[in-house]
Amino acid sequence: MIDDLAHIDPEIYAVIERERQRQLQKLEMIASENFVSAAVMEAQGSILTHKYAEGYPGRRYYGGCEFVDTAENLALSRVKELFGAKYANVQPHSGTQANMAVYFTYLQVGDTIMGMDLAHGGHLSHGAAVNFSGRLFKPVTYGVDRQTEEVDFETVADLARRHRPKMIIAGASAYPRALDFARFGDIAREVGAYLLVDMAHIAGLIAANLHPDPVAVADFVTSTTHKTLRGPRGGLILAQEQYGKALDSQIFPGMQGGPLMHIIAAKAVAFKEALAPNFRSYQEQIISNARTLGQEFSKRGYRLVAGGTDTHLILVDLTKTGLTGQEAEEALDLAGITVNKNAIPFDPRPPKVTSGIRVGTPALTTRGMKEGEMATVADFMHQALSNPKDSASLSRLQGQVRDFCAQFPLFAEEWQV
Ligand code: DSN
Repeated sequence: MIDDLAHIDPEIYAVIERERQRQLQKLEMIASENFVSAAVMEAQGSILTHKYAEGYPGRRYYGGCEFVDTAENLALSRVKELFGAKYANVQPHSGTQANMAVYFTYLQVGDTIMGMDLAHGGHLSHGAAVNFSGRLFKPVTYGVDRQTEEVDFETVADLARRHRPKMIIAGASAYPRALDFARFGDIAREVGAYLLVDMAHIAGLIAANLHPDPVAVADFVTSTTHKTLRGPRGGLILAQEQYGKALDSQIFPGMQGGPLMHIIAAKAVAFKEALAPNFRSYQEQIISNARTLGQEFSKRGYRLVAGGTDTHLILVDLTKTGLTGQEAEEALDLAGITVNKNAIPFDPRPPKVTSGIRVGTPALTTRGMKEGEMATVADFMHQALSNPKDSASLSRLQGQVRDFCAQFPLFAEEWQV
């Protein structure tokens, strides 16, 4: 099939091939990225992309849905089993659309919502001023404590009592510590707010019981499917049963038209993989790799935000090195290491510059790297960050990184079902 593409559209073919080489030859350390299995890839690149299926299984607005109904039902039953949820919707095209569906179902424009400050690790769709969530609703933000750099629940409770939000949002994009969802649930119940947990980053850890579980304590749980969960790019909603009917109507016809049946089938495959016993060892390895990487960074004199990690990511404070996050991202990229610059809590630098980098282990763990490799990776990163302007040494390093990566295939056998 890819040969057809080479003939019909050589420019796009070249893009895919060059991107394939980039993914193969560089260390992929963006905390929100991962490599899917060949089976997930096959489902999402399948002929199911042809099918319109507006509606839900057994009640569609199109004929010919008997087979895609089975795919969606499999995705639903598997994701409910995986997370112990009573209700699920696998049609949201993204995590942000999953959040939007919850807001539009249970909030009115102008209602107060309370989420983690984007500058402290929160997500755009949790009330950031530049996002629809901050424009349509009245956002109140909580952050982390200046000393511990962890969520301070006294402050969260105080803010909730003062502002009486209609919905509290727990979840983050750049927070290395475990989130105590039960505490969020207590606060939400005390002030009469709904609790929405956005577990996008940590869904895989939760599925493997390696992070506190949000499903029993939250009204709604949203997620993407492509981060630690290692599925196709997309979103999902879980909720207590009584919310299901209204959420279904909000996703379709309220916000979306035809669901992406090829993606829903690929989600079903990913959920099957996540239900297999070796998914837990994969998630354990992600965490162990992140811890090891953090320790290796500390040994080399870097400061870790919140002192370390319980999850799949570390946030490295570069202040002492004199480098900005932007300069570090650029130097690392020239050395064949892909990360993103990231604000650290109370960062004096603007978001396009920042004082930190966010470093994640899900993708490298999928390639089969373990603790020993994390020491090598930290060494590569330290070399790049120590010589950020020396293009000859960064280019030499890129060659070493490429040779190192060649030992680790993108489609590893060991985690296939
Ligand atoms: N943009 C994603 C991340 O990188 O964390 C979250 O949506």
